[in-house]
Amino acid sequence: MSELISGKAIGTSINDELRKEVEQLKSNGIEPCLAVVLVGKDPASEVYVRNKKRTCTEIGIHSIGHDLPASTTQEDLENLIQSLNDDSEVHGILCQFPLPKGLDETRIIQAISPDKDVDGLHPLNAGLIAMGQPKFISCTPFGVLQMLKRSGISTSGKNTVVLGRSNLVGRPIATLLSSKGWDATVTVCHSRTANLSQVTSQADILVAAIGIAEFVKAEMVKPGAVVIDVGINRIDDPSKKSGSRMVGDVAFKEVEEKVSYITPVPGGVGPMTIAMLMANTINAARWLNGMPEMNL
Ligand code: BQF
Repeated sequence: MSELISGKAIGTSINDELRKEVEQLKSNGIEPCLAVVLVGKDPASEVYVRNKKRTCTEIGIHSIGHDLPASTTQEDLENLIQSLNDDSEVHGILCQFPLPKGLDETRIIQAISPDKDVDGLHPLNAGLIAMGQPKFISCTPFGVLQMLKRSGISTSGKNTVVLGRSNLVGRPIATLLSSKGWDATVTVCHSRTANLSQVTSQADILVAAIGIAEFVKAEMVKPGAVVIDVGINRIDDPSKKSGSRMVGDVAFKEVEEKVSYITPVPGGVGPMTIAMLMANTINAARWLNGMPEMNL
């Protein structure tokens, strides 16, 4: 039998702490402000953006939405980003991905000021993580670290396998967990890894971020392991009125029986991602005002 790590509960308690931080900043004349840029009408992106704005409201962060049509040009979008970079009232800039076809995400990431890059995607912020001097940590990796820390799971010396190597999730998680303070021994696996099951079944801590629904089966997991499921996938489910349901990268039912700790989907890493976006926005406001980062 395993213990569930509730990202929903941990995220809620982080948000409660952040609400107090925001109150304190406001009493010093600083109102944290997040610009949220959405281009086009992707339904999943609309849900995520709504989620983020609602959480801002809940903890007292001012959010400013910029909803642009799918026909927006690269130049229009870069001009908007530039105006947000130059706006001293705006502390954080979030551009929701994926962008519609024809827009270049890499150039948009590079257009965002590294000082307002609350998604932690700018090459400067990625480079700082690689150097062991992180500033903005992308929200999902930051959320995974906080989940482990707040569940009392030690990573030091642990054999950790990260399944997935994306710039947004797998790569930074692997870099951070192997860094000073976390001290895990990390293996990065991906779709071309030979004997994948053999590698994953050595892991004391397994982080699944491959982006394939229910990819990790019981036979791929070591008995008693800690399993962190970063996946957000939709699969058909005729019994649901929407016709589908959200699942992670882990076959939860069979894996749950075998491990010590596991994160559910929904209610696992997802809510942590949103909480850490809020934390990054507050830190952005603090840094831009010459203050040190919060302790989380
Ligand atoms: C939950 C995201 C893939 C591609 C782009 C709570 C979120 C999701 C799940 C959420 C995600 C995934 C976000 C739950 C933001 C996480 O209860 O389990 C919150 O809003 N996310 C995104 O902005 O872009 C994505 C996944």
